[in-house]
Amino acid sequence: MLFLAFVLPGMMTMAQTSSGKGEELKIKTSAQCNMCKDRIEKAMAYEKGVYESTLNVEDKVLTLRYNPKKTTPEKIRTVLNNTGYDADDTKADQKAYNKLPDCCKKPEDRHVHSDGCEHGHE
Ligand SMILES: [Cu+2]
Repeated sequence: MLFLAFVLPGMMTMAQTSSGKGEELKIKTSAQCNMCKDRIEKAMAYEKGVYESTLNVEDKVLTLRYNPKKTTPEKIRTVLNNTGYDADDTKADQKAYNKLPDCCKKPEDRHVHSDGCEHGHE
């Protein structure tokens, strides 16, 4: 027990210091498929102060690295909202969301068996 108590915090510190530049941020989004992933990562690529972003389609979490001097988590969430996606507790802009292809909408808003999404959901 004593041994573990010393080793675990040590490992966590290493994981933090070994990551790249900027601050890491994780945002839970309402992304549905690979098209969403492309759309969101592209929106982030245009966003000033964001170094890199990766969306995990499985758990819908966007992980990114940003420069805290150039942007803020609030701004980044707003970009996501304006792209049509929920970001943590902030809701998608309704107009942007309506423009998304059917397969990128939340399951409850999708038309049954709509075509246009070749990625397969669930
Ligand atoms: Cu999609």
